[in-house]
Amino acid sequence: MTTPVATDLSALPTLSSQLNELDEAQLNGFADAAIALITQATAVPELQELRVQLTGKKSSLTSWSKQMGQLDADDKKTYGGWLHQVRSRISQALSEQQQQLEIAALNAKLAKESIDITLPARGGQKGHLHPVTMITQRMQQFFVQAGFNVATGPEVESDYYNFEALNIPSHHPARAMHDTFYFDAHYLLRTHTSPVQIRTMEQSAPPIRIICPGRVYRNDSDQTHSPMFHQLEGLMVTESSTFAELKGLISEFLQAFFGKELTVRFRPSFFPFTEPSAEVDILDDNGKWLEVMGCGMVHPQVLTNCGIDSDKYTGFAFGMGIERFAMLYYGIDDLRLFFQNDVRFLQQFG
Ligand code: 2NL
Repeated sequence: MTTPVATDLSALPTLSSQLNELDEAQLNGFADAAIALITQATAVPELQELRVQLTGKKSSLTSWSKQMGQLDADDKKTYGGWLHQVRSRISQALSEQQQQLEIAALNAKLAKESIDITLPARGGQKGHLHPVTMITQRMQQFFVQAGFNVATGPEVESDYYNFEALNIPSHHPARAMHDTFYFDAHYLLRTHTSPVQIRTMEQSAPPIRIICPGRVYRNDSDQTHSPMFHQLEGLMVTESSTFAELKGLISEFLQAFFGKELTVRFRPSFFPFTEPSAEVDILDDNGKWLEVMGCGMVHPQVLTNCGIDSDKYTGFAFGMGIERFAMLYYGIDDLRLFFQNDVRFLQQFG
């Protein structure tokens, strides 16, 4: 789009419209004045207008050229040479100026659009680990420095590894308590990470020191239960593992995890896979006991099931819910928040 531009041709000498009344000096003077105007043009549209005025159909130059036919042969040669000279000098000036203006316009555009690549970046939003992952790592950190190895295993398990080997036969009431998701008569989603410990005991000889973090599944859902959650279980089997050692390890773990001195209580309990068994409670700031995990000495039958001589070896085991620890650590009262993936919730753990 070009908008009409006013051009002022008053600087051009006023010459006769009759070609045969002109001489070479006048025509050269006319060309000089025209070129002076061209070199003063400051924008492409203005130059375009000058081109029309100086060389177009209604220009003096075109009008003089039209008169060439009326001249005799000698004059035709003379005037033809002069006019050609004038037209080519003007044309050259126009195209040179056009080039100059285009370069200037390009440079102005580049200068305006230039980007300072030395400016500091705006800084992207950094993500971070999920709170459940961070808590798992915090829990693992203690046991790893205490000499435990981290073991993992399948989430789809057999009835044998999830229940039978752990001293939970099919008629046992503990089965009903587990709210198990079954695929068929033999396969299920593991309800705890204990099958990882069973597999480890089957495959390796004592001493064994492992922790088993991972996803577990139970058909249960409310403010404190989710059909998928995480557990961290631990197992130690040696020739001399004792309940006293278990108590010491667990007390140390709880104080390291919560980063303060704690009152810890071991309350008698029952699990089919440990004997004796205990629930572990900690005393909170309001003088209330909070149950945080279960533990006990590995039942001799469980050791035998895994091919470990229960006369020679003793073991202890413990199990805890990771979300429970995350809720206590961060002061969260609804477990489901961990699984809704609402960034407004998750961002607070960055
Ligand atoms: C709880 C209780 C516990 C175990 C888990 C275990 C595993 C093997 C043998 C014996 Cl292979 N015991 N695990 C022992 C006691 C308690 O968990 O309340 N968990 C959330």
